Amino acid sequence: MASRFMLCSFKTCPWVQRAAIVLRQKQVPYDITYIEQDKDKRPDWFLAISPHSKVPVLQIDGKDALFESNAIAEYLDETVAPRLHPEDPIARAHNRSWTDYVSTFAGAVSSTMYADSEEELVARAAKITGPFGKLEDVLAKRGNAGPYFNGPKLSLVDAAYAPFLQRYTFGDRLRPLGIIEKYPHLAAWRDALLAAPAVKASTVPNIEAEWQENLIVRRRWLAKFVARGAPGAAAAG
Ligand SMILES: N[C@@H](CCC(=O)N[C@@H](CS)C(=O)NCC(=O)O)C(=O)O
Repeated sequence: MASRFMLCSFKTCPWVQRAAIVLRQKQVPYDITYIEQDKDKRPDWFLAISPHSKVPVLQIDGKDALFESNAIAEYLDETVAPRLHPEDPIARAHNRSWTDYVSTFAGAVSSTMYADSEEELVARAAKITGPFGKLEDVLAKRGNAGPYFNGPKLSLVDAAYAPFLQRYTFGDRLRPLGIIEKYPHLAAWRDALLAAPAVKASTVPNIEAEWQENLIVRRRWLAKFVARGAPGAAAAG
């Protein structure tokens, strides 16, 4: 019998989105429970299943609970067809090396978006070029025509990077950063990922507005560019 999956999330969490992309790509039905981000408001049932009090947690059949998005993605790939990892062990290890690198990539993007001043944003954005350059190199040398990391089939590497390329794009739309344009393979990969059905279905429908709202709530510098009331502008909630 198919397992019953429940993902526990905050509305805009990119790490939950990574697990949701894997579930969507495998066409696995799942429930999603949103909890409040405020540390004092996280429910006891969640604290009992999330050792470091972070999302995502994937609950399976109301019993077992897994945490850490990479462990969740790997578990889903081992247990639910179709396999998103490559069959070849070297290619698979290579994919895992790049999924490990996503935390460095994510840190560079997120710290830029959450800068508290223009100077901080400019200084942090300058550091995005390191991880962007590394991804550009591997994409340029990967020996396939894409559109995804391994070619035509979406993989766990794609699921890992898509949420952060999407956050970069949201920030870039608020205050153009002019960075990704210098990395054509990365830009093309970003475009393919943001158009992928599994990525589009992996978040709340108004993710960009929710993400903008998060900037406002956290009083980040980029929030000043959010045009309230404009199409696609931040919605409360
Ligand atoms: N390494 C973790 C990162 C998860 C993570 O940082 N989640 C954030 C939300 S996007 C969180 O739960 N933060 C709560 C906190 O730090 O208290 C994973 O891949 O699952």
